[in-house]
Amino acid sequence: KTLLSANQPDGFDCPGCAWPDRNHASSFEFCENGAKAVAAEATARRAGPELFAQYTVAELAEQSDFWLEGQGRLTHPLAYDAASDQYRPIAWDAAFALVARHLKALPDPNQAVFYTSGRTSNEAAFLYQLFVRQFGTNNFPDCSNLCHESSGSAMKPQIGVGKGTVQLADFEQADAIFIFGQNPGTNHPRMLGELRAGYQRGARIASFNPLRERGLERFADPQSTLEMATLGSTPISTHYFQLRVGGDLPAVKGIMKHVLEQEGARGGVLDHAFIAEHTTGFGALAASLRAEAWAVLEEESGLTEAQMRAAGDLYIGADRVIVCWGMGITQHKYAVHTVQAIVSLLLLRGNIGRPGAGPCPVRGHSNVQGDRTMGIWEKPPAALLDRLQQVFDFDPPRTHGVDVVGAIRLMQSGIGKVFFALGGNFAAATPDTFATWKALRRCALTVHVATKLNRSHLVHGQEALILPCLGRTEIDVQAGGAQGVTVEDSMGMVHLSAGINPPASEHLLSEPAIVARLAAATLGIERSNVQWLWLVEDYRRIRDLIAKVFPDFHAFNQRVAVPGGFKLRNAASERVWETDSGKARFYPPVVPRDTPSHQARARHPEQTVFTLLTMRSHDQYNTTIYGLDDRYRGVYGQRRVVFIHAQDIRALGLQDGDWVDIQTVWCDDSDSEGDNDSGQPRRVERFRLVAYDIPRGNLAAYYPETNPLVPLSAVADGAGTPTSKSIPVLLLPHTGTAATATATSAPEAKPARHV
Ligand SMILES: Nc1nc2c(c(=O)[nH]1)N[C@H]1C(S)=C(S)[C@@H](COP(=O)(O)OP(=O)(O)OC[C@H]3O[C@@H](n4cnc5c(=O)[nH]c(N)nc54)[C@H](O)[C@@H]3O)O[C@H]1N2
Ligand SMILES: Nc1nc2c(c(=O)[nH]1)N[C@H]1C(S)=C(S)[C@@H](COP(=O)(O)OP(=O)(O)OC[C@H]3O[C@@H](n4cnc5c(=O)[nH]c(N)nc54)[C@H](O)[C@@H]3O)O[C@H]1N2
Ligand SMILES: [Mo]
Repeated sequence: KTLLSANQPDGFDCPGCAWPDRNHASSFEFCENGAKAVAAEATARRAGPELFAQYTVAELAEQSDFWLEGQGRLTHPLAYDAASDQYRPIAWDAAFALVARHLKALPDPNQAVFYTSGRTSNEAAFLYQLFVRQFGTNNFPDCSNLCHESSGSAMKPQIGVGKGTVQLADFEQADAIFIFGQNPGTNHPRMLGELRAGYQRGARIASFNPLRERGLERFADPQSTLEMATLGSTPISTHYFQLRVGGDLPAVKGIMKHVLEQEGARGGVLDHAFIAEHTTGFGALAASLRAEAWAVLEEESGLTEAQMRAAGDLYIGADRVIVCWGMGITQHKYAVHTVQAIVSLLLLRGNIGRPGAGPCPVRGHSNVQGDRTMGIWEKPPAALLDRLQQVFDFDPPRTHGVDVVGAIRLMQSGIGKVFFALGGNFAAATPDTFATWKALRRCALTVHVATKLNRSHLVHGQEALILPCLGRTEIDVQAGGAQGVTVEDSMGMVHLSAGINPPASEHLLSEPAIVARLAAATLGIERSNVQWLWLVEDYRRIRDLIAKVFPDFHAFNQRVAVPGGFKLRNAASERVWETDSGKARFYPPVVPRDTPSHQARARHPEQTVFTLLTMRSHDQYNTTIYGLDDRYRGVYGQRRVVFIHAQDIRALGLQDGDWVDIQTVWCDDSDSEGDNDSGQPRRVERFRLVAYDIPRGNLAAYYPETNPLVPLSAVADGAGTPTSKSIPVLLLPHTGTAATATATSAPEAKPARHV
């Protein structure tokens, strides 16, 4: 019953991924993994006060993430009691008073950190950024920092918008779709519908991925039970380019080099009129392409010259090209440069701002794009702050705040004292797990607004709160009646979402109500002229304020009432370039030959340094583990596995199925080699080798189990996104002490054990 309301005009927006749906109005649109997300929220299990009376926090911390999630929905606000080491129920007013007391006691508002995860609605996000800015800081780390920050950072200066320019309808017209570093079969299953329709029309679909992803090779149509069960008989990708991890920039450079050579050989390949009218920097790009040697491109991409030329011919042979990408592109040191190379490739033939063509960074969380639009951003543009100042008559803080890694460092240093999270699972999603936990534990107060118990609630400050909230699927009744919230999908469509289920507990508050009551308790009438409690009586009042601040949201309430909602303006899609030069910009791509993996190999010539990528299984939603299978990759009943080429296993003198430890090779200012800031080696223990079709020298394993391996200082240049897709590591035979062996009876991967 719940599923029938997913993505319907009068139902809720699927809390799974940010892939758009057909006008939000199809008769029946959800996928297997959306179903898991919905079922997880609609569970009948409850993590009530009895659970917390039964276990100390230390005991809960011994449990796996899978077990924590399995306890069901949180029912009561809870406060940590240090004397008993337990969470105990607390009244809502007392909880808000506690947070307010801590916040007001800070000598500097910049000592508080306000995290956001991407399920948060526009209404909650808008109130949250207003509250926090009136409180006095821009410390807004969010899950974008861990995710598509690199895409936005690259595209904003390049084409003037930090978002993709294509719509769903463009997929119906594309002649070629290139997919870089994304696994839609698992992470955006509804995208397969578009890909299948494209394939059947004869569009070319080229995948660039170091892994042979079954979900990219063959269709498993989420709407077809038979195909889901059999993994389909129709191929998805007409071409599969199995490049090396981190090989995308050189690969795209090779493709562009071929395109340029073809222009020289036969002409008519480049869109000269577009380049002349709409772009700058072509000369420098062309010079850089000419100067590059194929041998370097082959060595660094892992593709042959012939493969890059074949991909180039595909590109030239298609009138309209869409390029999609995911985390395989954004979570690298040179991610920003790689995105800029991809966009440069599109610009060469005018593949932006016309039907069937354009860049399509595929977002993760269902409202991660909307939260950023609403101002959840540690680097707010001056124009936004000016509007807030005019509309609300206060002086917003002008200095930039901290992103995720900056927030961890702030808490590490002891300056960050209050950590507040609107959703998410900060302790599990972030890098350098053990150093991060130590940082969180230094806080005077940690607060989590959440639907389910998770690791972050157990890695707490001196005082701690868990504030349980309504989920997307639940009916949200305020004084003004049942409320809907709004969200923005990956393609800039804004629409309403209204729950249909009764709340999991009578004690839950909505996210907007939690933010409003906290703001009222903290700021009072002395520091805020916003009528917080009145606003949440009827969310249309919040949307009226959003319309006042953001011109693109004019007449918000009327426009969003239309089934399917409305599309936000995207200047680049109209070939209006809101960049410094007023034009789109080519960037000459520099092939990196000094990545952390290159450096680690140079420092350890006697050892095999692998490059590890971390990714999602089919049975997880980020840090939420639904089950232990990864069907398309053929892994069942376990998560502590590492995918590796069969010849690499032999070269190590090991066998398929053997157990290994994985240890990071890393060197930076603060760290001695391999150790994190706590002086511990960055090592995870007892992973099973699984022979897999992956390039030699590359490894793949699941997140979050491998997050202790990602150094805090490993971030994308110019974006700060942790480089979770390229960590230099060593494999060590597992020596199997009793403690580590019990820690891994999968997925009882208890990070607590290793501390
Ligand atoms: N069911 C489900 N859906 C989800 C999520 C979930 O956890 N579960 N998470 C949501 C979120 S927040 C996000 S951001 C998205 C994530 O969706 P994706 O971007 O698909 O995420 P990942 O699983 O991290 O892996 C991406 C792919 O990148 C490839 N890859 C790794 N390194 C490289 C590289 O160097 N080059 C190239 N070309 N490819 C590489 C991997 O082999 C893998 O196929 O999904 C969203 N949807
Ligand atoms: N090594 C490695 N690390 C990664 C990645 C990777 O590929 N590799 N991917 C990164 C990416 S792309 C992302 S987006 C981050 C994800 O980081 P987060 O967004 O912080 O993590 P999630 O696992 O999505 O958050 C799940 C929790 O959100 C809460 N929740 C669920 N629904 C709601 C709701 O409606 N309201 C509220 N308030 N809470 C709710 C539940 O308590 C649940 O436990 O992880 C990043 N970390
Ligand atoms: Mo994400």
